Amino acid sequence: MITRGTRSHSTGPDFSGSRLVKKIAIIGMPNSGKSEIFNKLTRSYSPVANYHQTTISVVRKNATLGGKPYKIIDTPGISSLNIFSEEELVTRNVLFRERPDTILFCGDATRLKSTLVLLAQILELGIPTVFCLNVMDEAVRKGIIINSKELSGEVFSSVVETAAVHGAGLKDLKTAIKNVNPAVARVRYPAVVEKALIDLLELFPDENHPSRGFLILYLTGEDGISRFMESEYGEEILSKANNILIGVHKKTSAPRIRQTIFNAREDWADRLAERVTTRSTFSVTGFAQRAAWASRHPILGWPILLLILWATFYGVGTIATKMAAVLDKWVFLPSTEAVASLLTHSPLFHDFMVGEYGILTMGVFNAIGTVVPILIVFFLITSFLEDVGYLPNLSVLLNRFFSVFGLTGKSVLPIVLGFGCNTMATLTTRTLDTKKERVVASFLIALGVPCAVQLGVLLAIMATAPFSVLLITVAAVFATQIISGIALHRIIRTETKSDFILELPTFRIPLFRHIIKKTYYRVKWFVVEAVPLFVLGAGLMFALKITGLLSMIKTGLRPVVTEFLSLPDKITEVFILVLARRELGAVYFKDMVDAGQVDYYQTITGLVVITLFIPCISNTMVMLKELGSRWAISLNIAIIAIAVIVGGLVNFLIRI
Ligand SMILES: Nc1nc2c(ncn2[C@@H]2O[C@H](COP(=O)(O)OP(=O)(O)OP(=O)(O)O)[C@@H](O)[C@H]2O)c(=O)[nH]1
Ligand SMILES: [Mg+2]
Repeated sequence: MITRGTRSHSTGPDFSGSRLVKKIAIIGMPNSGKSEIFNKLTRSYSPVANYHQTTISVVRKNATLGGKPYKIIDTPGISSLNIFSEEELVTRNVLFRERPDTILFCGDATRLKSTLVLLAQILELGIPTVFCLNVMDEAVRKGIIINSKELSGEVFSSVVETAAVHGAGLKDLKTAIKNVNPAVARVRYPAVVEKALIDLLELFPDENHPSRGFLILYLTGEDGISRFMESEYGEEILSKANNILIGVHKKTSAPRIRQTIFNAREDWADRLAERVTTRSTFSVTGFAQRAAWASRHPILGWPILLLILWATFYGVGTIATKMAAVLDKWVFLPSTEAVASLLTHSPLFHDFMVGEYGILTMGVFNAIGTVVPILIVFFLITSFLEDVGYLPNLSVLLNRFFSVFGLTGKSVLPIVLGFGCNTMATLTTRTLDTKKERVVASFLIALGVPCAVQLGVLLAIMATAPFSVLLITVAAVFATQIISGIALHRIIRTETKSDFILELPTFRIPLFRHIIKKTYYRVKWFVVEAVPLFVLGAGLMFALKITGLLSMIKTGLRPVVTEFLSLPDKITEVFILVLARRELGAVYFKDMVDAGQVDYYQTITGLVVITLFIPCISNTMVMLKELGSRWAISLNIAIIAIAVIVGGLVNFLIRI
């Protein structure tokens, strides 16, 4: 029997029928391959990685599928429409406020049961849905065989098997999108819930009633739903609905209703998954599972981590340095000489182009010649680790260690991501449950976690210096990070440690093509975004120099820079550049080291101060947005103070 409550083909007022360009929202659990599918369908690039919450805001793009124009929306992963975090709210808002014409539901064949639990809820929205069963390749490797025909019959919507990374099944997916069927809710709830749904539905006009899914969220007392109902249908309907709700709660408490609904979905998914799945006993993932286990093991995990760090250090120090030297010799030196010889008659213009702060020498050549080779090696390694699925396992390894800061392993992921880009990582702290965790994690990212480009350059400096430089710098930064982290943990008293829940992906053998592509995009982003900044940085220094401001700043900072830190005057220029962008300063410091302008002690002090020093402008902006001005400003002031004090202390200690 299909009651009105289950025949929910409407999500509310239908604005979509008249849309010329249909909207498709890609919805699914975290890490199920939504962005991968989005990229394939739109031929664009939304970041993809083997960990949860890669996508934290909505990405849209127009695409033509089967000759028809569509607007496709990539959304953050959700486990349910009952939301627990901001990214999940972002996705729910897409569903409720934008009312897509079609949902492209992206399931993970290796996690069929949880996929079905979410699907049950999505089908209740009544939006035509295509069920894309992704990660089929891995399911097959694990010996999981799914009868998708039977599954399709059970969920009344076409199931398309895909392995998005390999581009498999995409053609069928496009056909299914074109011929999509209306969605039909599949789960029946206990009588008290069904009766309440019918009563609620009576309140709304036939042609404009909310979906079954929406009413269920209302019944469970989900945050924000009443407000939405009021704005959409008016105060009167809401108050009648509230009366029904009060009546229901008299018989059954709200938590109980939630539990019943949850159980019904779980049962349905469990039975269905069981019915359509057969497992072959043969599995080739044993090794992958053991490797993942070892990488998070409290003892075995550490040597593995050290090995990875060493490989990165070695790769950046040798391969990248060699690439840079070749580029320098064959491209940049000859170009500099050629340009210089053209400008011999105009000393000012000569200096502007190829002088000490020339926009070519310090700007373009530095960015491309020094940084790009480092980034290529660095991103190849980090992209490999991301796709293998190492990072979530690393979070588990570091979990216990992080509890000294009042953080859970969940915060490790944003902090580890900080080694990619501080700004992005600070954005992902949004996934943490408490404000305190967000503040502490953002602080640690800004203080002691150098971003990819900066880290690459710093590693390259250390790789050519005596080994003790690496040891002392790392020890100093590490100790500062721990002491300041603990201090902040003590200062913010609130004790609201959240549970550590992180789904662990098993290791995957990444596709070589994929890693190359990721590295390519990241390097490309750097070139597009950072090269102009390098040029601006050079222009700024040039302007400061010819106006005499540079020497004034240097004189002003002399007590700190030369006396307290025992660094040469010139390093003030590095600090100014660090403010604009962290790696800019790091590269300039590398030039100073290469040119022999700093000695052994100054190299260490310089490295420590640059690593700890204030976040770049874009990271500061994100901190302002995510934490509010009070926290952002106090943390930045604390970071400057810590960088200078620790630098001075290190300078004092190493000279004893
Ligand atoms: N083996 C296999 N891996 C896949 C497939 N689709 C995606 N992946 C990989 O799975 C990981 C997650 O893919 P994403 O596209 O980032 O997943 P997502 O659903 O967008 O994840 P969030 O944005 O975090 O919710 C990446 O490493 C992908 O390369 C697939 O069909 N097979
Ligand atoms: Mg994504």
